[in-house]
Amino acid sequence: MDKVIVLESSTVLSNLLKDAIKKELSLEAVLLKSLQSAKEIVLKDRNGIVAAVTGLVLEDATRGESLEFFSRLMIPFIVWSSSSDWKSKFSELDRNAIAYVLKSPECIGQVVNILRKIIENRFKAILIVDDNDLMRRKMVSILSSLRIKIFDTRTAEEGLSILDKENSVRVIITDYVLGGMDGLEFLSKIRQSYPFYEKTVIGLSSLEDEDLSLRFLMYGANDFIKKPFHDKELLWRVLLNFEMIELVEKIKATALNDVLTGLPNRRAFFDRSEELFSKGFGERTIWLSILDVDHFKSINDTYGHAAGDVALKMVSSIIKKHFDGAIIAARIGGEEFGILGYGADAIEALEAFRNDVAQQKIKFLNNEICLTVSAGVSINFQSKKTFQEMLTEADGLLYQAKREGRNQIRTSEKWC
Ligand code: GH3
Ligand code: MG
Ligand code: MG
Repeated sequence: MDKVIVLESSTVLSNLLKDAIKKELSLEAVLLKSLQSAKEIVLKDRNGIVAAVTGLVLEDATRGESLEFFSRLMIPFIVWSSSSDWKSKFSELDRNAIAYVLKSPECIGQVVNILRKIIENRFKAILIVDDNDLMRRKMVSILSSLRIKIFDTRTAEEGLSILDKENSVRVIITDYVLGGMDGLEFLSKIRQSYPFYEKTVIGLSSLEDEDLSLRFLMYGANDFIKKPFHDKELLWRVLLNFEMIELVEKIKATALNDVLTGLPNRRAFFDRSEELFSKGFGERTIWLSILDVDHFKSINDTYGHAAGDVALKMVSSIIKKHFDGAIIAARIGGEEFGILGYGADAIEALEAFRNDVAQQKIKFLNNEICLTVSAGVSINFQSKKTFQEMLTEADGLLYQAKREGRNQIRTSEKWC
């Protein structure tokens, strides 16, 4: 298991931090009081240590030796300090820290958030484009302490082909002068395919060319760094760029997710369907089903709204189980679900699902609630129907199923 070293003399605070790291990040915090014990742990398990949090004054290291130790080993570390004068004495040694956080119970959340930035980096990738080998290697070395996946290349042309292949790249750092295409042209090409909130670009500009940073921004860069730069400035700008993208991804995911059931919501269903129909799906057979819980209102009326919610969650979990491989299975209304899938075996899959639901007994307080579902299915062979036609057909068939007794699946192709 990955570990975080917490090197600190106050046991109370260390323990609070340890609990927060366990709870929020599912990581083990190793609590230590001396630099010597940290050295021993690192010697045994360097790769297992993802970050460190260290006080400034320790029993065997009173002059910031722990900072020197972690920076030498490229272990990202946070200084956790209560000394009131740390703001004024910002020494070269302190600068190697990822962050400085005031040592107090109130700041534990801040430490955890910074640690989260560091550990989540393992799933991210960055692309560095610079024809200056020395500068490129320097950037790779600075950023490697973050354990980010790093792609680096000398040319924009190669950079574009990396972007084509490596979907995980979120942040791109580019110099202006490159072998072939220059940094601004490269940036324009990136922006043709990716907006600023999907892939961020940090331009490198030098002090001699005052206008370059402005031009980078005007061509669509998110940020720029003036050369020469401090190691930690590069590191923080990269972290903040990743964070911006993650926030946008989270907002997007929230907007497309149904809170009660965890299924994609109505908007996700229609967005995905429209995207699929606009791209086309060739000769493949596609089906669309609208499902609706039968007499759901009476469940609410008999057992209460909370019981209705439990029932909706249960139906949704059965949908997830049965339609895991579908293109999308979403909650499109109160007790209504939409499923879009490939293949001609829709009826079999929906029948299995219908049976499964009918056999469940939902436990709520002292009650056992049974329910059934009805569905209409439109099947589209060889792209003959539009999405709207499929939707209208599935909806009509659902209401036919309702009229004719409920707890059944109807399709235009055959009776079930
Ligand atoms: P039918 O078999 O014809 O579909 O009858 P029904 O009772 O299922 O349909 P109706 O449209 O009359 O009622 C649907 C009910 O679903 C009414 C609404 O209050 C309830 N509902 C919608 N969303 C939720 C929800 O999120 N939670 C709960 N508990 N109830 C919901
Ligand atoms: Mg209903
Ligand atoms: Mg309904």
